[in-house]
Amino acid sequence: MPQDTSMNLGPSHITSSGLLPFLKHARHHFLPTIRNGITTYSPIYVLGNQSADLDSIISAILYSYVPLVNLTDVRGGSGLRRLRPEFACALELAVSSSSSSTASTEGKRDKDGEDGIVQLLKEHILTVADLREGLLSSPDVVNTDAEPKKMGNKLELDCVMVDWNNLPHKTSPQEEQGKGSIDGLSDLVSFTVTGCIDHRPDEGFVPPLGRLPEGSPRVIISGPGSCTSLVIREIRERVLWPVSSSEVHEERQRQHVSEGSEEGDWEVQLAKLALASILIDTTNLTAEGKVTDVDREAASFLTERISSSSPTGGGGKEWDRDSFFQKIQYAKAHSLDWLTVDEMLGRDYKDWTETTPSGDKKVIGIASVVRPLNWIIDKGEDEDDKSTTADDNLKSFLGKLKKFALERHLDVISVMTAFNTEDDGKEERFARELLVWGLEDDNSDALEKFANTAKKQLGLQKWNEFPIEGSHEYSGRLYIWKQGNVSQSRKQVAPLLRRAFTG
Ligand SMILES: [Mn+2]
Repeated sequence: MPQDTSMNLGPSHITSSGLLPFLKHARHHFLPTIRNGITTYSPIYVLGNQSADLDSIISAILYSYVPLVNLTDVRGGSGLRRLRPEFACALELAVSSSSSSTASTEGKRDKDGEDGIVQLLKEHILTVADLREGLLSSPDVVNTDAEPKKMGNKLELDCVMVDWNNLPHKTSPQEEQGKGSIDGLSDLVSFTVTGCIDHRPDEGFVPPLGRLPEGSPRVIISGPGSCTSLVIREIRERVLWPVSSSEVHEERQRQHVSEGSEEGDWEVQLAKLALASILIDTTNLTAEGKVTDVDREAASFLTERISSSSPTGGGGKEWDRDSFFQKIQYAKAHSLDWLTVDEMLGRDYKDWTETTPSGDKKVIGIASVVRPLNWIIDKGEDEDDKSTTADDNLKSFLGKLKKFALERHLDVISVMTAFNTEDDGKEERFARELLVWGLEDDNSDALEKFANTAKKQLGLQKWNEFPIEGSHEYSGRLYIWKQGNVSQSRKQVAPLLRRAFTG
């Protein structure tokens, strides 16, 4: 399927088979075939950015070929469902609620309850972790005996970038435009970028159009709220959208062809899936400064396709776009509920290595979490599976935090929380908390300095009953504050904390 390079945008593959059959095929033909050292088949991977958000995943699926979900340590199936519940929700709604509903998925649902969607993800979605696993278990493809770091031993694969335009892990020493790799594959694979659609500023990494394979897109336009909108525009401009599918669908319905097949009404499925990321990224087309005409046009085109494919006269209810948006929004808003404390800390985490005036190296890590500390602490209690006092819960949370920090060889771990809160029935307001922990005593002086200088700028206040001047009770020095000045995010706090060590 993906060998057809004459058409470097792949939706024709989806539209000739339907969304789920296409994805299943791609999921099973994701490895290159090499016979006697000659590559006979090499898939083009479509790769979104490392956040693996809805926009990235759905842009990759719409583009076709072999969509690769950029998650390094999550395999398809239950892991993907737990870590990207909003995508699971969007896919499930897109494939199960079309008028000719996919009987096979519904059937699985009846039998295995919740596992229907897990099965759907497992059979249809490929993550970077899956690709790595597949490559490592195919000795023909990857010579695992070779020194992984050495150049020239890596497998060369083509990819199209969507929702980003600059690959990390460049082929050093001399950086070559359009060549690089990604976390989780950098020891095995070198990617050559053969096309790009993105709504971020152009970083000049993707080669100019003239040096890309003929027919490849190089559409890098900052502005649109969602990359999916640009993919849809590109598909339409190339006349690749399945214009006739609704008529085909009606014909099929008359003949009861699609009943019980996995095919469903794939135009509706595709349109719904695309709408999921466009609506989420533009807050249902209302986000000022985010939503552009490209988004509005894509959304109205897709909505129109959905309503004309499922005419209301047929007894079915008219499709409710707002409720579709709200369901996915809800799944996204509750995505943290599925995570362990460790995963929550790792989800939005950054670290820095600083050199002190005496020449020591200090590693400082800051995790940002969009829930209050008490929520994370209580959440941890479920994992511990024993009911304990608030004090013990804090201790248990700190144990997990320490483990997180030690695994990353940190000298200082910090947690910044940001969330909406309602105090005593008053109006909802935005709040922040700041935890800073120097794990060894020798960081205490620098942290005291930080506490003194940051106090005013960050508006630091007492957190619950915790001593405002910090505690020695948990090894090293631990501070937990309410952060009164909520305008100060990690962008401001990180330099302050780093400077306390560099002097
Ligand atoms: Mn995006």
